[in-house]
Amino acid sequence: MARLQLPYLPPSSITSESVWQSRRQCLAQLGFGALGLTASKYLGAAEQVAATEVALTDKTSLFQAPRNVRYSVDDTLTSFEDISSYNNFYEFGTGKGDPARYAPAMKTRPWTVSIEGEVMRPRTFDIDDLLKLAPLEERVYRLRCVEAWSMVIPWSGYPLAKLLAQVQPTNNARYVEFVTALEPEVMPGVHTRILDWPYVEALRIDEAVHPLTLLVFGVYGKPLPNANGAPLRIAVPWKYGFKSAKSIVRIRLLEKQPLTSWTKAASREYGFYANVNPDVPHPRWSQATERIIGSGLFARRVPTRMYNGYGDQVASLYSGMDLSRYY
Ligand SMILES: Nc1nc2c(c(=O)[nH]1)N[C@H]1C(S)=C(S)[C@@H](COP(=O)(O)O)O[C@H]1N2
Ligand SMILES: [Mo]
Repeated sequence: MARLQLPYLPPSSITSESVWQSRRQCLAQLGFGALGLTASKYLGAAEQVAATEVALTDKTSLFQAPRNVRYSVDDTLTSFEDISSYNNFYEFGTGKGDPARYAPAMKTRPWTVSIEGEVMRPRTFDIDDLLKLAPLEERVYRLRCVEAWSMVIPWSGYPLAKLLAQVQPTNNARYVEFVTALEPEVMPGVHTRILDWPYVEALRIDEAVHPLTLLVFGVYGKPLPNANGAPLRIAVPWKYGFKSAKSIVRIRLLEKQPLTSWTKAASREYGFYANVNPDVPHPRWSQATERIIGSGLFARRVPTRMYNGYGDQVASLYSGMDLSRYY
């Protein structure tokens, strides 16, 4: 018997009556009576395929979250192609193309995230439960890398505060630390000593529960590509990009400020706060302007803004701090 080719059916139309009809017609054209034995077997298989596709569609739609305009900027979006192919994820190498090349080998299921330390209810969450903890929303955030380039990214996620509320931080909890997965078999970069692995970042607790601090699961209405930190990372848009740890496996609430990876590697160059500040240069380059990724051959440079343009919302967190000082 000749092998049947399933007609291509876009997942979005899978349940529609017209598709169903056309599938029957298609079967008829292939020479099967729609009600014949072989055909009904085939239809059974087709239904199974349809069921899988529907399941995938449901999962995908989870990431197609409504945009929260309150926390979105209206700058021109960086393309999905640029966002997912020009990355910093040193576990996979220091080249901008290395994460897209090597990170797909990392398995993101099963995946658990443990939340521990200064909490009343330490817990380990399965990624698929975490995804359902709060409704996802889309937020268009600026991302300003300490290397003086920037992107504008439509993330899907929910505020980190929603997760922290689940574990009930104790009164001693003053910092939140994020630890990235360490998988030497699939991470060529961790065999070098650029950083002390695993990648560790942290925020002060008031920064961590700030409504802008987003726990991110998706981008452009789809699950995060591994290169962008699947299955979950954070996004802290008023700080240099390195503060936003990717592919997180552990979150620890701490009383004392932890030593984070980049500060440990070069404390003179990468401070704990790392708030975007055009007036405080990196020891080796100016932070006054930034190159917009994807703006063509003659990349556009624009002035960098204090707190990456989020000053209205976050400046009060730092009142009393000497901003001319390097943190
Ligand atoms: N685990 C881990 N997280 C990381 C990094 C990294 O090397 N490892 N790089 C950081 C830096 S420097 C930046 S600019 C952003 C880049 O995020 P993106 O590649 O999704 O744009 O991720 C941050 N998070
Ligand atoms: Mo960065």
